[in-house]
Amino acid sequence: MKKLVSALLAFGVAISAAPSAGAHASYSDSNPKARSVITKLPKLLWVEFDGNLITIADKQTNFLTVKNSKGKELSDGKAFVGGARISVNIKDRSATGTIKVSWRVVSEDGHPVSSFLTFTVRK
Ligand SMILES: [Cu+2]
Repeated sequence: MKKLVSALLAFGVAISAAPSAGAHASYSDSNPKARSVITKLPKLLWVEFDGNLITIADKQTNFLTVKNSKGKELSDGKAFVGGARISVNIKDRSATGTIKVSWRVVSEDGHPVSSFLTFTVRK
């Protein structure tokens, strides 16, 4: 019995010592999906996270850029946020090849998160 209690205590300590799961927003889904191969760019491209993004009135806190393999910007205007999703309109839907989608967003805990994904357009 003593052995069991100390084993449980050790287990409890291990749990409480584990780093708490932060509320950092991380990628959960997108349109188009990461690493996918599609035939035409969508009118609206979006990236979704596992938690809501923070928006501040009159201040742009979340950015989403879409570029072709030559670095040409394909998005049209500023990205907009709704809940856990950031979206941007695509102005040049004729682009092919590797497309890079980069973001810098602010997650619910106030921390900025930057990353990117790529997908391929093949006609
Ligand atoms: Cu965080």
